[in-house]
Amino acid sequence: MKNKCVGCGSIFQFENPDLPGYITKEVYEQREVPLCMRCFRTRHYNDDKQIATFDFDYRKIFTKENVKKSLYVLVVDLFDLDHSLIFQEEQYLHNVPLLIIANKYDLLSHIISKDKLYSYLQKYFSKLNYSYIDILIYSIYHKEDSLTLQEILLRQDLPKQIYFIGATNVGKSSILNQLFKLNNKDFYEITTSNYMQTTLDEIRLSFYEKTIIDTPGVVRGNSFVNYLDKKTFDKITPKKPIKPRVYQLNPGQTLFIDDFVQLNFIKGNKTSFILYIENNLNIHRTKLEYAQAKYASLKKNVLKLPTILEQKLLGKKMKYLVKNNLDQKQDVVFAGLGFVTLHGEIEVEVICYENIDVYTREAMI
Ligand SMILES: Nc1nc2c(ncn2[C@@H]2O[C@H](COP(=O)(O)OP(=O)(O)OP(=O)(O)O)[C@@H](O)[C@H]2O)c(=O)[nH]1
Ligand SMILES: [Mg+2]
Repeated sequence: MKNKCVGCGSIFQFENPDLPGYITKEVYEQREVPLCMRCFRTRHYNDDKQIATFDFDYRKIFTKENVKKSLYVLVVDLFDLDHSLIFQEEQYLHNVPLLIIANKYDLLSHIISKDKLYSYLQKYFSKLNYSYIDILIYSIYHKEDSLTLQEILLRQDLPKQIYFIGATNVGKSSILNQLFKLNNKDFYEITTSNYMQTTLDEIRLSFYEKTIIDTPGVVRGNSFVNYLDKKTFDKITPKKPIKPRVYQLNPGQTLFIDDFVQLNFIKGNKTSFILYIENNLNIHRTKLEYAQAKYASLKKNVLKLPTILEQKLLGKKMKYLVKNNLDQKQDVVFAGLGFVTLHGEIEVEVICYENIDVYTREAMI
């Protein structure tokens, strides 16, 4: 199939480097399995060029005809669970055979057991009314997970056409690379990257007597990924197991997660705030009065990210008051950045940007 790039699924074209599928005629003719320029650069220079036009129509995945003969594998990112659900397409997910893969478990495997997480996810997804066949807690770094996935996908009682769907960057293509590498060491890998919109069109792969189709991830608004450049996004993305960072705070104290989020402890007794964010992110602890009075100098010397340009895109800062009850344990989530777990009877003011979703949920860990 030489008309499509095996890395991203785009149809090749020789005219416009700013559109998907661009390749020079020379390279196209030289290579048996050519890669478009964007995939080539992503793989070799870690530099994925943003493509100007992108208009994959997700409705075609869910036509009546497809629904009758397909299994849908919904991949979610455990570290950004709520934001990795594909809400624009959510309406379709209620009446289709669904397997859920909760990916990137390696980031949390040392702090929450599979059993505990499974119960949490069961409760979480039952609220959404999906009729899923199972939830597979998964990591691309755990080979046994790929073996389990293979076993499920090859089940004779499940459809022969299998769509991998989900938000961008949750790891759909990475999972498929692992799955295919189990069987064929020379498998020509799909391009993956830690940024939005790596896969640009359907990629069809034969898998024993079945067909697996990788799809471009849906871009979600209101998450940090949409407003940060690649370099900053890389800094906030955990790649190693997350080390929870515990802060014992008194009321009147403030925690800055660089300049992404500010947590002001307003009311309550001394308590612990547990942060689940990228291990190297800069956290600054100070007094609330000092934070207010000296913000400009803190910004200049300590709170360097996001950059001024990124801040403009993120919008103005918003304040949210979060109340936690005595027996309650809840997470405050900052979409795309991570979460903080709150304990005890307290009130916390959370400051974040207007374009980022900030919300609470029952504590995951
Ligand atoms: N820690 C961890 N990272 C993962 C895992 N799976 C994927 N990733 C990383 O997640 C990022 C996105 O992976 P992709 O496979 O490109 O994601 P995708 O869902 O195909 O993204 P689109 O093609 O944009 O829809 C990459 O940096 C991967 O290395 C995992 O199990 N654990
Ligand atoms: Mg992909």
